Amino acid sequence: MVLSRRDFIKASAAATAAATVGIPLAAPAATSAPPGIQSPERWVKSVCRYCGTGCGLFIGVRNGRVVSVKGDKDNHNKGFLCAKGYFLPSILYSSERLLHPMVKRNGTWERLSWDEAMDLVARRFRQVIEQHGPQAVGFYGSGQALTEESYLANKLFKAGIRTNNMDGNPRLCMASAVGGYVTTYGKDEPMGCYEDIDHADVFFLIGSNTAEAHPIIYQRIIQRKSADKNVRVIVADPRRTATARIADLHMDFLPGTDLAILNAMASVILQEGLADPDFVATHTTFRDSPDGPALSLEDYRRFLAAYTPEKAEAISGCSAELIGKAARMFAERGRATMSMWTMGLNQRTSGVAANNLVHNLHLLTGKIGLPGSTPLSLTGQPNACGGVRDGGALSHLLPYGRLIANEKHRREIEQLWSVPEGTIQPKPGLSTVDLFSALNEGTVKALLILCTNPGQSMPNLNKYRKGLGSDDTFVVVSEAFFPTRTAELADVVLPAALWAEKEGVYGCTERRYQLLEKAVEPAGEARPDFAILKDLARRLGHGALVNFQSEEEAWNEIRKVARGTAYDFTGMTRERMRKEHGLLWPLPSEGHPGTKRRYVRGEDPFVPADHPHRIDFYGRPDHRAVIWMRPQKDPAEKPDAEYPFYFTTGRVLEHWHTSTMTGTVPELRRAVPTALAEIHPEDARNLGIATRDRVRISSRRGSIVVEARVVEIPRPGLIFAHMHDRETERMVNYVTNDATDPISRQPEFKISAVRVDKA
Ligand SMILES: Nc1nc2c(c(=O)[nH]1)N[C@H]1C(S)=C(S)[C@@H](COP(=O)(O)OP(=O)(O)OC[C@H]3O[C@@H](n4cnc5c(=O)[nH]c(N)nc54)[C@H](O)[C@@H]3O)O[C@H]1N2
Ligand SMILES: Nc1nc2c(c(=O)[nH]1)N[C@H]1C(S)=C(S)[C@@H](COP(=O)(O)OP(=O)(O)OC[C@H]3O[C@@H](n4cnc5c(=O)[nH]c(N)nc54)[C@H](O)[C@@H]3O)O[C@H]1N2
Ligand code: SF4
Ligand SMILES: [Mo]
Repeated sequence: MVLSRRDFIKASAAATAAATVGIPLAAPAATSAPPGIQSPERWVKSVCRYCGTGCGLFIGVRNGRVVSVKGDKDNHNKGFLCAKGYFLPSILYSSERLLHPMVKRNGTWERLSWDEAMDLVARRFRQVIEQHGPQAVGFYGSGQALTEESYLANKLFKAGIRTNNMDGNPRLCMASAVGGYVTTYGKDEPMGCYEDIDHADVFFLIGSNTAEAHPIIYQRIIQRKSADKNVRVIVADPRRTATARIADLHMDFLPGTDLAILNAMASVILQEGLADPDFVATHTTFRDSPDGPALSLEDYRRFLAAYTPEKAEAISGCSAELIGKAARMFAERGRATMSMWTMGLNQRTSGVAANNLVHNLHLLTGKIGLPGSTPLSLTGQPNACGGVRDGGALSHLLPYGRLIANEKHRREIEQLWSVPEGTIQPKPGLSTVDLFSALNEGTVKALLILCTNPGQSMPNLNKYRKGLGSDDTFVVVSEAFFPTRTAELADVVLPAALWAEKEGVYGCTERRYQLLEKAVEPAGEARPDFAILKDLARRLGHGALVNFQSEEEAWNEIRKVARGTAYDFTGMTRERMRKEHGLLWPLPSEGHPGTKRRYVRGEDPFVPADHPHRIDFYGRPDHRAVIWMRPQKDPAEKPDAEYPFYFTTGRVLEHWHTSTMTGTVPELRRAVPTALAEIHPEDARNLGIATRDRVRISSRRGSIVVEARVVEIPRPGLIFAHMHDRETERMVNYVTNDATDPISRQPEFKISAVRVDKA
């Protein structure tokens, strides 16, 4: 079956409505080739470069050009792709592709040769390092870069240049989920997998607009729900999102109050005898601080006394009755419960705590590590897990679960990298907001930005665009498109090869690693980031560190670095990855099939076969997961007389982040051309605002002017606008708050206080 693009957009626009009656969200194994385009002469196995669902696909190539894609039927997505995936081919040939290295001289852009450009970049980096030391340079990377690319950057900056000032956009995205896993289980990354969806009886979707942000996962949930009429879906989101259309129970509440709700659910579970006391006694401990003593179930009950459903209702605006129902639905004996969450919990000043409280519900009820029973944090980007979290490409991490601050870990990595003891600096580097603050202050003077667009995606842009554009800083951007809201502020931009033009590994939500094969040559003079980083390393005198002849050679070193850690994927040879359709670690030997459920006897290779229990939380020294006492805390900013509304931001189905890619696809741009302010009819009436009126939304930090859309999606008192618009007037991050979670340092994009005026 071949769908025209118009048909496809119509189909995906209808998809969320169709969801309620179980019509598939995307067309199975359709290709994206519009009628008239010749069929491909070969198909190259790859993965979608957008979201953390990680859909497998085949790239159709004819005469050296990508002419279509089709979903991989043998991968987890069973041949399905969403609209963004289907339109991937056209981004490669966008007129906005950056084809040559460019330098900004006296405010105008000039073309350079690669040699001139890389010479200039290396010279300026060397100058800064010589005059101000290695801590005056930094790297800002991406959960969309390939694993080999992030690994190379990590090695170059931490062991070559010797600065830990390397962070990346996963800090804006997954840092709180990491904090949640690490504080609860001692190790990052989920224990469950997509297959659990097919076994779940209850879905608890909190702070996730799965329908638009992870459409193929959402479709699998719908399939499960239409196969069994007893399946229940709880959606907890202050907006009645597209996801909520399949909800049996939609809990809406004031933004930032769901910690009270989650605690109240735990309180109902204990009060009504719905907990699993044996599981709690065998596998958990109670804590209220990392250094304090272990506490008891009685302490926990006392803590929860402040969170009866009635008290939680008073805090959150969600009815006590609904909270009770949700708790009972979640905890019902004999049924499998699966939680999924994303930025509604992570992008919060209490992001880690909110994550802990979801894990608490699974631990209290023992609904964990069983088919269909698991907490599964949905990852945003296609390689935030594989390349950045697992690969340790953040300012406080080293590869595969190791920490900068841990001397033994530094020694291990120094040995594996064959660099002298003491090479890796013992102090964690600057995390994202601190890195960009340091650029503002001039303590970081040279920054390489790769595969991310912080000039649009950082919160509080009026603050952070300053340092990026300052004459006193040297900013280099590796980018596939031009102009972007970051590239316009840079000194040098380097044309990067995109997706099908290069090869490497992506690791998505469920610990699934997959190979993207190169299908075509890069556009213009573009080069893979792997080659760009290698060239820079050589010019900075660190060539020997990264002297890989191919991405595969780097991968083989990466497998060695992960060997013997909890991530072990020694068995994922390139050869096997070329043949197979995604592999889940741990996968410690070539014959190993991979691990669907971690910490589970008989499945996880690190749990001894004769272990006395079904579950072994081996990530923690006492083999017990932590049930955390985390109080409700207000967001950094709450509405007041001057800024009386909550403002939240997020995604729509058709676009990807800063829309450098999806914005160049005519069909997607037409479907959703600009950001709009979604306002509840009650608020619109009070403000005298109608759909299509222009409204100014202002916070203490900045303002935007967008058209209003009066609609019963946000709850009264809450305004939503999507984050994809790149026009200055409509860039939501002029408004958002850069306050961060104290543990994860992830900013609170999801909550700020605003004023709304007719413009
Ligand atoms: N189409 C599309 N898909 C994407 C992306 C994209 O750009 N476009 N990006 C990918 C990436 S990197 C990410 S991180 C994911 C993000 O995926 P999601 O997190 O699912 O998407 P968002 O729209 O950012 O936010 C989710 C929801 O959080 C809700 N929310 C706001 N405040 C609160 C609160 O206080 N509590 C709770 N419980 N919820 C709240 C919002 O109303 C919103 O519906 O999407 C990935 N998938
Ligand atoms: N208001 C608000 N802001 C947010 C969020 C929110 O919910 N609300 N969410 C935050 C989250 S979760 C995320 S993940 C971030 C995402 O924010 P960004 O990472 O800044 O957004 P992207 O548009 O994904 O940027 C990727 C860039 O890489 C370029 N590119 C694509 N492929 C390649 C390649 O192979 N190599 C190179 N060198 N470049 C390439 C693209 O053209 C694009 O400019 O946004 C954050 N910002
Ligand atoms: S669901 Fe995500 S990975 Fe799958 S096709 Fe859509 S954007 Fe790509
Ligand atoms: Mo993200």
